[in-house]
Amino acid sequence: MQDHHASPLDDFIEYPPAEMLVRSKQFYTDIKRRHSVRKFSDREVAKTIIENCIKAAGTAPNGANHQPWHFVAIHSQAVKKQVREQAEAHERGFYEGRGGEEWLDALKPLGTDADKPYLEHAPWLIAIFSKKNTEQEDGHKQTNYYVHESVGIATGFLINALHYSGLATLTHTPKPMSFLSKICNRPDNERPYMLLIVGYPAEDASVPNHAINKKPLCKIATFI
Ligand code: IYR
Repeated sequence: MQDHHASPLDDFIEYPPAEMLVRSKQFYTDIKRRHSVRKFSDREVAKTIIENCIKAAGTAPNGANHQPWHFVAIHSQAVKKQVREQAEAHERGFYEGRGGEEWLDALKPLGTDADKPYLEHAPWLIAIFSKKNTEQEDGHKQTNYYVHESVGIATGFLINALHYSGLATLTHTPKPMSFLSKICNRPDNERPYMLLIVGYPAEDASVPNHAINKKPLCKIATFI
């Protein structure tokens, strides 16, 4: 082993097969409970919890370990209001036809519309940005690789960490999303990737059955 390699066995934990079976079932049972929430309570969530979840997201596998992401955690009521106003303005165009008939039909069972009060009600919004390059201290722009894949995986880690911590989430992708760059004051080499709404579900939040039914294993996997 070369000097600059740490041993992966330092942090790899080997469980007995019976325990692996139990753990895999437990994980599935727990993650299966996660679903998007579209009505949030305004109950506060401590910043440290959000920080820990973002740290977890930052451990995601990614191209050349360049970590081509930036997370903007928005708690300011004034900034959340701006996000809501601009997202709703874009969504109105989408729901009034820009989305196209097929897409709008596909969304009908979810009952979504252009009103996004949760963007102001939830205690935290996390805007995720992807970075096509990273400026080094000497000004050199280091190219990033597999940016979309890397940021997608980090977003998955983040959603998982938030769920594990006991929080509800909603993935929101207003189109176009460029307004987030301005509101969050992000540089030109970054593109908004997704907006996560984070908090507790409102007491009267409900989830359409359509959104909970997941395809069985035989429909999503092939073993050869
Ligand atoms: N971005 C819009 C529309 C939307 C699109 C998909 I695909 C969804 O799964 C849900 C909504 C919105 O947030 O309303």
